[in-house]
Amino acid sequence: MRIIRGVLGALILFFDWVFTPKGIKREAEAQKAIDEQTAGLTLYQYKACPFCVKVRRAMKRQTLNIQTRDAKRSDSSRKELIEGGGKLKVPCLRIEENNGEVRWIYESSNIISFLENGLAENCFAC
Ligand SMILES: N[C@@H](CCC(=O)N[C@@H](CS)C(=O)NCC(=O)O)C(=O)O
Repeated sequence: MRIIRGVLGALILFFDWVFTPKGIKREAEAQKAIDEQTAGLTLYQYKACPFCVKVRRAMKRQTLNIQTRDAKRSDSSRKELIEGGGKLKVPCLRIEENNGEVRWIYESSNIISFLENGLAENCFAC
């Protein structure tokens, strides 16, 4: 079972690498504004999880420089996810607002909707 999972994981990463999406290119000012907007976001994920790959590809398509934490390999990241988000499930997006309020979004499709619509609602530069 471990071997099958390893092979599947390697295949997922290989196809992700081959068909890696091109990110949109913005003017430096616009990218800086987006980077500031996404500074409080952290994606908790596993490297070869297909749902995490889906979210990472959406980030790449939109050139969102969001920090990631590996909840499989890093004990401290796994602990942060369980304690903060409430369960060990990836992908999960941690959102820290400017006022310090923290929200956690589970489900790849909800995270992608947030990245595609939620961010754009507040974006004056894109
Ligand atoms: N419907 C979820 C599925 C997420 C999911 O099943 N994630 C798996 C990894 S691929 C998980 O976190 N399993 C719990 C674990 O590994 O402990 C989504 O789209 O995000």
